[in-house]
Amino acid sequence: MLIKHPADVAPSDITPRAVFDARRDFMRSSAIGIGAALLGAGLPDKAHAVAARGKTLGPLVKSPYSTDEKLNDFDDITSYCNFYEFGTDKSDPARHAHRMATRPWTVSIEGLVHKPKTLDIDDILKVAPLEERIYRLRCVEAWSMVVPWVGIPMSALLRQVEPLGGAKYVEFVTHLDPKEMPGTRRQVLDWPYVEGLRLDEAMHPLTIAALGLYGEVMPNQNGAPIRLIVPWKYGFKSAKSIVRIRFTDKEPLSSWTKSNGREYGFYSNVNPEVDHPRWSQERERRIGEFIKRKTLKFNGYGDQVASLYTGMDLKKHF
Ligand SMILES: Nc1nc2c(c(=O)[nH]1)N[C@H]1C(S)=C(S)[C@@H](COP(=O)(O)O)O[C@H]1N2
Ligand SMILES: [Mo]
Repeated sequence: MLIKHPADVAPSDITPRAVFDARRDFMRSSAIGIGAALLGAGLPDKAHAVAARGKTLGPLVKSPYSTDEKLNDFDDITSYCNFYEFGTDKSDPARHAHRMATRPWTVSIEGLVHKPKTLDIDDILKVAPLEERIYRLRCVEAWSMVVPWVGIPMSALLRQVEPLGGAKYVEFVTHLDPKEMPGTRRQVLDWPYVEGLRLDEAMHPLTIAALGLYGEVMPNQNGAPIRLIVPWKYGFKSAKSIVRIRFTDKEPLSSWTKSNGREYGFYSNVNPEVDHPRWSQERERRIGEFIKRKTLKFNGYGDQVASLYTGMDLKKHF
């Protein structure tokens, strides 16, 4: 069996934006395709290219951390996704993620804590007032989006279990069900997708447990029902569809670092000075724009987070 290594996945498998748009516009305008899908005869997946609008969440508290930049629209955010469990193409999550059941759903929070707990997602929604957090998301593949997330501070969720003094890191383990997730039948990554943060990064006020976007429950392809958002780090740190959170005293080994530690470090702070070995990180393309813009260190959140890394060589700890 030919195993496709992540090192081979990008950038050749990254659909160029223009090709992606053309394909999506074709799907949208393809009345025959959609008609057939509605009748259940052929092409059914194409009807899911853009997420159906979900249940409204609210009321929402506005956050002082939100950017006032122009939002990407709902269609872009839900049709141009990375969620390799559903396939490596940007359109795969939108086509396949509707198969994932997001109720019932629990998140177990365990490890070096006083009170390990398994929380039901509907109780997590009530842990703290829901906030709207408009953040830039910068992918390591050099594109970015502005997304109006709905979430709660991750610290509010983590405090539920009273971490022990020895806890230094937090590991996030995500959902794995090969029946629902066709992409996991290939060892593109070592499933389940795992990510990790230092405890102070996880507790930082910018870090959220995201439960929705555009005021509605999270579309499946964006990581329903609960995902991590760490806005100053490359997108892959923001693990989707979390089922387990574990406090540890050792640096967690994330799936991307495990697959290729030379390209994907533990910290993965957005840093235009440290190129990915196969491409530059100096610029980024905001989805929907043509001219690339300069990438900002810490994705523009340096005032809030640079102090977390005082004294660290960020070229070594990339
Ligand atoms: N479980 C899981 N989480 C994941 C990924 C993934 O493949 N699986 N991809 C990551 C990457 S590379 C990015 S850029 C963001 C994309 O989030 P979005 O599709 O909501 O824009 O999700 C991250 N979280
Ligand atoms: Mo990414």
